[in-house]
Amino acid sequence: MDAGEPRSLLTVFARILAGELPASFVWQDDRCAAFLDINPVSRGHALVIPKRSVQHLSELTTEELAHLWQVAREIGSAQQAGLGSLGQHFLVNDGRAASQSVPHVHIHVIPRYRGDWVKT
Ligand code: DGP
Repeated sequence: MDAGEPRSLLTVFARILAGELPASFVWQDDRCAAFLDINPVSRGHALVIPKRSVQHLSELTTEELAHLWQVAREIGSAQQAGLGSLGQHFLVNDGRAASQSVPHVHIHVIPRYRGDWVKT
């Protein structure tokens, strides 16, 4: 997020990071954060976002991209251990043409449970 950015231009995710909007955080470090999706597809559905406010994966550095995916993988493992999910969808809508509704990079980590997606 740019320090001088007008508040009205901040995305909801930037406002969550700034503490202006509430969220249930499941991860925080110096480069990224994760919190529960307000409209979950399944129990524990989380969004992993970089702290730097950019819209597209292509705007992240290689290091930022690797870190974001590492955290997403950690969260998927934690969901399996803590929630009993059996697998997860990792999903990125990258760009408006791909149904991205919040213009701040985010990886959906959607836990899948027995019988909720495919026969398991
Ligand atoms: P996408 O379509 O990939 O841009 O998904 C954006 C997701 O962000 C969608 O699943 C709902 C979620 N979302 C939107 N606004 C908020 C919010 O204010 N808080 C939280 N926790 N999630 C939000």
